[in-house]
Amino acid sequence: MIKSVLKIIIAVLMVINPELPALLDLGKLPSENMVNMDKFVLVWNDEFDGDSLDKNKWGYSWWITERKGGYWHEDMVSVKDGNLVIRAEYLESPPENYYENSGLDMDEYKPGWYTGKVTTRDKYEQCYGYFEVRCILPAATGMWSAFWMMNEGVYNVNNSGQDGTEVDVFESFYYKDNWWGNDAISTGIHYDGYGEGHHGDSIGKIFIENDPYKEYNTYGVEWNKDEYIFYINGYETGRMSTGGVSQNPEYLLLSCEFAGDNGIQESDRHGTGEIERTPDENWPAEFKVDYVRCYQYKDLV
Ligand SMILES: [Ca+2]
Ligand SMILES: [Ca+2]
Repeated sequence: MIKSVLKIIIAVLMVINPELPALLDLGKLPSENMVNMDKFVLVWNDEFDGDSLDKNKWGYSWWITERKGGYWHEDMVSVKDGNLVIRAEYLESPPENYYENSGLDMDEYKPGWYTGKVTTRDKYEQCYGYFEVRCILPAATGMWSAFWMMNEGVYNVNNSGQDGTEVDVFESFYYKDNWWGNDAISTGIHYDGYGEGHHGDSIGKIFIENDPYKEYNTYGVEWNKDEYIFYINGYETGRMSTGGVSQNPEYLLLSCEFAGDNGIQESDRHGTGEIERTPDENWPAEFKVDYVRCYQYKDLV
């Protein structure tokens, strides 16, 4: 009920000024504008139909990688029932092949929050086009999932995003985070590294009609030389060209991350909510990805 009222308020504000709900940090609703798929042709995809990750298309993160408040490990990634599944959970004992691949001693293992990342880095990258994922988000606090794009130019500090920009097609920070519900995601960009030179922009929270933690939705970005146009289920949610649009090929990433630093989870960072460590119905949380599809403009193929 509260959620419905808020959505009506947001819809009214969007008529007055489309930027108003975002400026007030209320969140936005997708617009009525739909992506025009007629101008694109499919050039790369993974439907995750097999029983293991296609290593010709994807690489894991390094065998064990400290990542914010947790660790990435390849054991947390699987392919089953037509989905890529990235699991997230607290492990008291190491993942199955942790020692085999890490070269670490048994007593060096640190219990912690484990999850995973896959990337097309060194396997597939593309400049411009339309990029879409269909997925169900991991329903847990203290963490988030993401479909994003990167290249090495992202780290180059020159007051421009044209050399490379981290494009976050979606990030799911909002599970159980808001009094109005948990059906929002965030979309944004980052460039000029992650230190003092960092720049970023965001179109903020975007509400989805159904519960993205229970149902499939598609999240897409159209990228041309002038702007990024973001979509949910084919409906435009916002446009961005801050810093100049990346003019270089970028690779894709699918990942889950825990809020925190140095492998230590910190509750309520990035608005992810306090983590619920007690095993319950949410653990292990699963990020289920039905497909990733990359299209190119027909006149660029
Ligand atoms: Ca730059
Ligand atoms: Ca599939």
